[in-house]
Amino acid sequence: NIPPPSEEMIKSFTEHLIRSKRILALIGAGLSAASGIPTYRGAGGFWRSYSDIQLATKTAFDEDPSLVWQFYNYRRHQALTADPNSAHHALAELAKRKPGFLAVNQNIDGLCRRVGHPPTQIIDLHGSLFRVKCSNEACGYNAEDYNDPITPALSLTKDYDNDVTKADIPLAKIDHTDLPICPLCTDALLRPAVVWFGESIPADKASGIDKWLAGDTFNQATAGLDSVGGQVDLMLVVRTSAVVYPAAAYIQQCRKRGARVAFFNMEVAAAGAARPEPGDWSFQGDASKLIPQALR
Ligand code: BJW
Repeated sequence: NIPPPSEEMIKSFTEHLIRSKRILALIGAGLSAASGIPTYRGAGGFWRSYSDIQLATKTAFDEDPSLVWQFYNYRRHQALTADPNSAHHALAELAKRKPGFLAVNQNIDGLCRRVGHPPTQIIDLHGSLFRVKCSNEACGYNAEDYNDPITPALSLTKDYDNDVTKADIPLAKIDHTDLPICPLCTDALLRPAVVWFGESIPADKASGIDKWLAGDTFNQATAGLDSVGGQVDLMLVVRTSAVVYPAAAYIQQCRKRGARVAFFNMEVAAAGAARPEPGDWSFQGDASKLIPQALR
């Protein structure tokens, strides 16, 4: 049982929030936990017997694309059937109130965009479950795709959620030709347009964030015209363990540029980038209640 944050802490945070013009929010998987989407490193972070991290690599895809597509097809289905929660709404509302707010979203589930977060004020750092690209980089195909299932061979059974998640129910072995094939080169497989381990964040996104941090008013990554330049006043670390780089490094970068930092996590990290420093705020507890309360 986590005690609620004190009135005094909420008051000092709110005063700073009201004064803040430029705010960077680093968003992680815990934001969507209240919408029923499992986090990566918490309970439910395993799909069948695999950790997400074992499947979120190019090597896993090259070795067993049938397995990896079944994993992503399931997660697309899960995200499409989930409802955004009150914390997604509160962040979108804050973005609308503060033209100098930018969300660096590590989540690929699309829930932030579904609540109307202004598209020029969010960067989906790790890509999207609802974009696909050709696995042959030279081809260059990259497009939105919301089909559920993504291809008939991955069709959903009556008890799909059970069949596809229970490790003792064997998975189908789907032939290459029945997996999503690139419509442009008509040869290579499509893959999810997400950033797997060992892959680089797309250069336009990384440099867009760097420029925003440096005080630029034009955001290259979102093509947004941010009317508010200058230093970063506030960094919100929202439901991320901040162990994955380069995302985690934005916390220290904002700190160095004079921003005050507020953590909204389930537990207080003992080490690493998510460890609060003196002068930070650390709000612990259920994001779907705390975030709307703090960002009012
Ligand atoms: C709740 C809750 C509840 C829980 N209610 N809250 C520097 C140092 C060390 C390593 C590296 C480094 N630089 C690069 C690396 C390597 C690597 C890396 O960071 N590894 C670390 C694990 C050590 N990084 C990369 O490979 C990156 N690429 C790169 O750097 O390229 C350059 C390069 C190229 C070639 C060679 C070397 C370098 C790419 C990283 C891409 C990450 N991709 C993933 C998968 C996306 C696709 C998919 O989903 O399938 O992105 S990994 C996964 O982790 C996903 C997430 O976005 C990301 C972050 O996870 P997040 O959001 O923090 O989730 P959790 O679960 O960890 O935390 C949830 C939080 O919620 C917790 O705080 C809980 O308290 C809270 N919570 N339950 C409310 N019920």
